[in-house]
Amino acid sequence: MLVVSEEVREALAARRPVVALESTIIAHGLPRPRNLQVALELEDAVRREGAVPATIAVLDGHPHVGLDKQQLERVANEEGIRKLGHRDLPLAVASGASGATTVSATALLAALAGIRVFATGGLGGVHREWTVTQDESADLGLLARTRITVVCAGVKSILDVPATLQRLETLGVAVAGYGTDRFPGFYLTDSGHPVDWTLRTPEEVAEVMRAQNALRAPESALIVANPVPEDEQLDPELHARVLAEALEACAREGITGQAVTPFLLDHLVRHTDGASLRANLAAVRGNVRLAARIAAAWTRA
Ligand code: PSU
Ligand code: MN
Repeated sequence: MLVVSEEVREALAARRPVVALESTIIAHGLPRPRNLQVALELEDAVRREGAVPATIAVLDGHPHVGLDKQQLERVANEEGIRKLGHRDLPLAVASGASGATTVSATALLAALAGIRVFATGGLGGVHREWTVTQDESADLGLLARTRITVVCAGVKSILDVPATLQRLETLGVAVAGYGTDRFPGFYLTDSGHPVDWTLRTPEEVAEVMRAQNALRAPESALIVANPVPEDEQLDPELHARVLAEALEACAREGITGQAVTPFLLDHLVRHTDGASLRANLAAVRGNVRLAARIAAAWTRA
């Protein structure tokens, strides 16, 4: 059922480091035509650290783990490419649809393929106004039952960050700051909330992954929260102002469901003169590089 690229298959068989990359950020999280360039650049960054990138997406009903350039182009540019959470996978497969995979669908397919390390920008989570909309990303529930290490810059700052941290605690998902005791804020270095555990090297992360296996605890993820460097973050004041406007516009235009996250991200890009895009890219780049080093430490373990 899974189409695993030859490069990824060989790397996994030889226990060489592999990093899974999601495709929703490419198709729905970044503006065209920059998105294709970014997809290629992220794969390149993984390779430069000595690991093999495995970008994941569904094409014509086939879940692909590892895309060639043409397939990446389809994800970036094809009209009508869907956004697929893990619940959408069987529907997309059975109907022959094509779609980009979110964190939840990517983590599921990566784990199925035997990939342990995954890099993204910011996780989905509990939205503000949750008590009214019940909008909580399926990312959290899936990470509560998937054995994968996700390197991210925290959760998207458009969310209710403390509520999301609480939900991760309730769900039993391990969270550690990388080189920090502050939970990162996606576009921002610091979300304003602390994190209980700090890991400082890829080897320390790999040690935790080994302990997860040894404990035979319920299958759950490890979230490695890696902050965007302070000199590359979005100006916190600009962030607060434009985010408030974005949330207002979202409510005013009646945006709901899967459309909420892309709407808010796009609003931020357009109203910060691209500064939010630069911060987002800086965060993802850092995460991809760290994920490759963790994957290398894991294969040495
Ligand atoms: N990180 C980014 N940009 C994105 C996303 C993550 O920097 O667009 C995507 C991820 O695929 C994540 C999804 O799983 O947004 C969450 O969407 P939702 O809130 O609808 O679950
Ligand atoms: Mn949602």
